[in-house]
Amino acid sequence: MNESVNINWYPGHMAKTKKQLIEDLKLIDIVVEVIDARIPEASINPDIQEYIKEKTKIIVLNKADLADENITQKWIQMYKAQGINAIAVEANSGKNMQAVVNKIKEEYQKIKEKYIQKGRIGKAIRVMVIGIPNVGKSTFINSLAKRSTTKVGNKPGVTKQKQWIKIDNNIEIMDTPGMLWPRLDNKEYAMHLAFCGTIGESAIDNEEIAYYLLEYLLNNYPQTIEERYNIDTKNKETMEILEEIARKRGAIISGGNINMQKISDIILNEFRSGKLGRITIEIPR
Ligand SMILES: Nc1nc2c(ncn2[C@@H]2O[C@H](COP(=O)(O)OP(=O)(O)O)[C@@H](O)[C@H]2O)c(=O)[nH]1
Ligand SMILES: [Mg+2]
Repeated sequence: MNESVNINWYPGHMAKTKKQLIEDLKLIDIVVEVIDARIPEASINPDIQEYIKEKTKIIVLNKADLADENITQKWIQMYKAQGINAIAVEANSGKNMQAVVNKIKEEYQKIKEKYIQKGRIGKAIRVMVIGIPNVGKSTFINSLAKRSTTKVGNKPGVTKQKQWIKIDNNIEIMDTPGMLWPRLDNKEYAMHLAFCGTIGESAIDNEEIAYYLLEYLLNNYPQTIEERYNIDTKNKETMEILEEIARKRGAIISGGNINMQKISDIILNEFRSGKLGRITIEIPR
């Protein structure tokens, strides 16, 4: 990855968000971390483990519809080998959401045993959804709310009035997700986040993101590019191919030059919307 890539992303409110999150976590028994199935490494937040401590954690690989199915299965097997619960879902269509509910119920049974031994009986188990921006936390919570036996209920008595969605007897989910900060310490991860639209626009220049995405795709999914844009990619430089795609798509400015902004947006949109097919950027090592 080019060292000159400039990453500039840290919302000012993040410190306050973090403080609130750590406070909220005190109320929670089970944490569901939503990550992007296309970039499981870049979209997970390693810092938060320190606050989750021994709480039960379930990893949800969302946007599975956009990721390569076989690689998603490899990720799940890898987590399983590490003793970590992981489930692939499509929060926007609701696909496999029931598996998450079942897993929460299963974990609830284990926690309940522990609570009974400690004499804490009849108290609800509370679940919180966390994740970096844009992974689909809100979509995920909305999908769970649709399955909810009782709709959102109001519960005073905690620091602020929190809304809880009841998904089963004694299982409640906080209706607002905890926002995590993406890891930008690693330039490769930052670029992967940018490919998927999690950081970008203001953080890294679109033209730069599209160039590196195309390069990644040419190395890993050359056939996809050849078929989608009807071009031959063999023995050509990335920039040459980018120009060819631009001409095919009419991204040209007066004088016959390439409209870099336009072709960059086209490539990014086609990747992000799944028009290029199911593509995973990160593969388990
Ligand atoms: N393709 C696809 N898109 C999804 C899925 N879940 C969420 N999205 C989209 O991802 C974007 C971000 O979702 P949102 O719930 O707002 O993310 P949040 O920032 O984590 O709360 C939205 O455009 C959603 O429609 C999914 O399973 N598949
Ligand atoms: Mg949201």
